[in-house]
Amino acid sequence: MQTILPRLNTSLRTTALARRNIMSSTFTPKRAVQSYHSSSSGQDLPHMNFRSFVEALKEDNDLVEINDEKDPNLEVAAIIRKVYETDDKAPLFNNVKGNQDGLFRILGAPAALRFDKATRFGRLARHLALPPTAGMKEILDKMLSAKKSTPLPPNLVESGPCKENKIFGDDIDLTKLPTPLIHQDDGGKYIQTYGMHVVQSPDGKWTNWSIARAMIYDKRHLVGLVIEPQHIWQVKEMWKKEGKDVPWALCFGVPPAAIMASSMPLPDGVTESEYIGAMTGTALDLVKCETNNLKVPANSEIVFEGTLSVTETAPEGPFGEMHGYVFPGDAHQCPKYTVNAITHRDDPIMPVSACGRLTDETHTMIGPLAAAEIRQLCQDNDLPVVEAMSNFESQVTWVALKIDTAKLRAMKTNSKDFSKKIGDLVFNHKVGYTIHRLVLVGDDIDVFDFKDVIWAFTTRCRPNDDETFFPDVRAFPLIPYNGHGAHSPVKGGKVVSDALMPVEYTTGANWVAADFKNSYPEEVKAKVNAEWQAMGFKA
Ligand code: 4VP
Repeated sequence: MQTILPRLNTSLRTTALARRNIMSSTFTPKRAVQSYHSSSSGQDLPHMNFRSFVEALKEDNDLVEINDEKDPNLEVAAIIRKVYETDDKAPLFNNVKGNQDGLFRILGAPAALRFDKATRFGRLARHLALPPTAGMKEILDKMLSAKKSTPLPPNLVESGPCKENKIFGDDIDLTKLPTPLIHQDDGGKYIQTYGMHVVQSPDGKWTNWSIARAMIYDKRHLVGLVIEPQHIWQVKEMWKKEGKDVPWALCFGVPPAAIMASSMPLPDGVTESEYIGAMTGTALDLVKCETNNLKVPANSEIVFEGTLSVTETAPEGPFGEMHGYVFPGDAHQCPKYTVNAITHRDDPIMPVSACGRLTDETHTMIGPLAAAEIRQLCQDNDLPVVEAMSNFESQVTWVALKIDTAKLRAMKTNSKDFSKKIGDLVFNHKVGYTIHRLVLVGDDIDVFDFKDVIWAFTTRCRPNDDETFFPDVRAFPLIPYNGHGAHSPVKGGKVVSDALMPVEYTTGANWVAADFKNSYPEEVKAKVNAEWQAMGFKA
């Protein structure tokens, strides 16, 4: 893979002079002069450094730099949204209206799809040092690759780029930041859509990194979703027992490999920084926060430091969410965060996910990464699952599981027992939280190709008769049929749809697909292919 060496690329920065003219400065960042000592090489590669990642997108011709002023009041998000809906290049807004002395530029659509089929997942691949032609299978294999490795702990370094500017206490006014209003019916300005929360268990043994949405509440507070069974909720409950607020940091523009791991439902107790170290082969450089003992990626673009309250709540939402809806006026009490310090790089870049209908980060990351963990869970429990994918077309509410049917036959099981076994395992585990349908498919189906999955589902799974329902498991309230349907928002509504034919449990597949690949002799296909263009068809 081409490596991007650390360097200042002036075209990625608007001139400081041009930008300062449009700023009404209320912050006075204290600039700290310091030298950085990266503990190990590799910290500036695109997957380890957000700024290098932006450079890599530019070199891939996958970035549109917008230097004209754009309004964070809906205009920025409208551009990002249109990018998602057309699979266009990632927009880098260098001149965000209301920019506060460098805070902040915006990168939209940081992990969306590319238009070009050959590099469809290139933006995700660049998060992981994979070639831009990597497919979803390679991406998920990479994310699972550290499962059996020894965790590689991060390095604590003295300082880093995130300490270039520091703002403390009453100098902070979050309401002055150019935070995008993402959808016109959102209940607030969502500053946190692609940042990484950092919290630690009270005994210090588990440091959890995760993504959970949060909006600006007032000058010094955010309010955000912290819901069961998410790890940030679990850690909050631990601190609540101690009667103390949770020391907290929120890092924006973190190493891309870190944001991928933060989106993955890794097992309880796994410290993401160590998993990422093992997965990338490079220990992450972390620096200590100014106002608490948490450690954050040294090259983060922006870091908020403070606490997550275990007692105080405020109305949160609504927000246009991953399933493609916003329900106007639908706010709920959620925990407040207090911001005691902000540190940031010079000319920092805030990543923004303007989520909703296909295809954005809530689809490219949340669904497939849950599917990867579901695959792992099944394999750890000796179930013959070879691949798993949450197809975007299901709005990532389904996971298709490819079953090794030779192994299935050796199990001497049947559809009902097998479906029950898989559903009980997955739907009673945190990794299955967001998924409401598992579709079991056989050897001839490519789970990464929705045309295959929907073909099997519609032709091999008889509605109700080949389905096993799970009325007592935890539901995902964000799906509209749960949170806004006629049923319990938190319980039931999950199904295993068995698209394996009965013969696949006994003697093996007895059909031939009526398609080009399977219904014609090799010599006939070769002749048709060889003459295809000459006959006047496209290549
Ligand atoms: C993965 C769960 C999830 C929870 C909240 C939210 O806003 C999006 C996803």
